[in-house]
Amino acid sequence: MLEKFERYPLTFGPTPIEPLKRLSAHLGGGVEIYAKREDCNSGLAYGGNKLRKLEYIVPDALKSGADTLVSIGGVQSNHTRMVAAVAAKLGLKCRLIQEAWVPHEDAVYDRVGNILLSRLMGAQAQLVDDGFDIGIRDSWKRALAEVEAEGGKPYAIPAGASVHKYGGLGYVGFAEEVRAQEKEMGLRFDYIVVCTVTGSTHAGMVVGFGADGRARNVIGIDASCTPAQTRAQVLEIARNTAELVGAARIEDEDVVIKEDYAYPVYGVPSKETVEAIRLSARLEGMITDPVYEGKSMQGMIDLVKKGFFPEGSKVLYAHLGGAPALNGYSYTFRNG
Ligand code: 5PA
Repeated sequence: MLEKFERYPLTFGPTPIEPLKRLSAHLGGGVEIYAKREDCNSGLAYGGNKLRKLEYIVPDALKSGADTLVSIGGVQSNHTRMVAAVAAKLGLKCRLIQEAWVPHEDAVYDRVGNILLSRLMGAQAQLVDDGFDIGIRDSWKRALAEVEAEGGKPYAIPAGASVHKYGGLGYVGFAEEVRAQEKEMGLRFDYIVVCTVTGSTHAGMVVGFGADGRARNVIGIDASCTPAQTRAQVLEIARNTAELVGAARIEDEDVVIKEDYAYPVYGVPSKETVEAIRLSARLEGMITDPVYEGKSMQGMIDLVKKGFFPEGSKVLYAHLGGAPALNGYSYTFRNG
């Protein structure tokens, strides 16, 4: 589906799929859980889901003749870390707007983890007071105008690289990659579990798995705590991406989102999220974070316990990265 699009490689290649045997057994053994390790996809600053998206955006950025990548996220945004890494790799400048998306009080929150790495890679990170919103933001537009006013040529990358024309393509590619791996492994996944916030990861999967009738088997776990906005954005990106790649029209029902796990609010883990993070760490040595993957892990565990996946199902957990943010939550995990 992606042959006609230019791709600038930023990842190692197909990401591994591994069985989570101890977690599956712990949950009763009725469901076989596997993880696709997008968190181990690159040597660029610990990798993660944004790189698949950026692989299809970078050719456009290079063609534009830009000298500065400009993007936006929360203080502990994984996405802005990835943009900083890509800018460094390409020899471009990087300007990041880090909004106050998370009501989290921690003495070192803006000094460690993702933002530390972004600064280390030479990005200019500007902290602003605006709260959580996955839409287009004035602070980001201002940063673009500032780069221009200083004589630079900005290239605009929206939050999560999502509402960019090519933002959905990377995860169409993910679905194609999974199909090829299924052939090699001699199995077929019945469900794919994915954390969803700005929407293009989930949207790309809906289009990609839609090609073999599995759009509705992609189970989005909302971590935004503003699920109506996330749902609308996933649907819009999926529709635009389907048109772009020439796939069939996406219906409202193709976007499946579970809204029950993002509480109490974006970026703040519940007691149950923290338990899910501990469980996957202790059973599998697999590290998830309090903002995104811990919530989708919690959601998957709860859905298994509730019998949502029929007995014998094979479930693929998309591990999208994000572990560096854990450093901003060290007090929560002070005793493990
Ligand atoms: C993020 C996003 P989407 O934004 O494509 O829906 O992906 C959700 C997601 N897992 C899932 C991890 C580890 C993520 O980082 N992160 C954002 C960021 O600024 O880092 C875009 C919100």
